[in-house]
Amino acid sequence: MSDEDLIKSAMAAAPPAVAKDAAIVAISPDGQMRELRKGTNGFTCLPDNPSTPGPDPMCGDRNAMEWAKAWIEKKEPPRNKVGFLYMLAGGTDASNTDPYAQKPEATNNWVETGPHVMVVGAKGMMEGYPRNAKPDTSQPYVMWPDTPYEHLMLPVHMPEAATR
Ligand SMILES: [Cu+2]
Repeated sequence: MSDEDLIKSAMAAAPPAVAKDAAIVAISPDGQMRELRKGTNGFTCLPDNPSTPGPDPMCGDRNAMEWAKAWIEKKEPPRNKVGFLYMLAGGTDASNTDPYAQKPEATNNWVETGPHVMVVGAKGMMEGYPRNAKPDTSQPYVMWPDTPYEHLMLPVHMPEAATR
């Protein structure tokens, strides 16, 4: 993908008014971050990861990006920092039990979630949400339960997502 395509992919994750002022950062397969565009509103958008099935670009605030960096680098996420991310571009396919799985396997509880937003680093908010390995992804649920990276997945209705 060209840088222009990467920026377009990344921006599709958030509402246009947020995406237009967000920083755009591409992550290479070895985990290196490359800034494609500076931002002014505190949000950072990452393009789709082509090595996983399904579209998964995301736009997050500063705390969410600290959390994502910890996840990518397999480090402890920051304490007492609640973060928010948009993933409005379409379905995220992922294992709900292995934060590093790249593809579906018989035992890794692969799930598909449509457009959604996420809250990360909010341990106290998880109570009362489903936290089973194979959740109903049309409803809010806890992704990666009982790992350091458990977070809240909140589906949103995006009738225009298919045409973006
Ligand atoms: Cu997500």
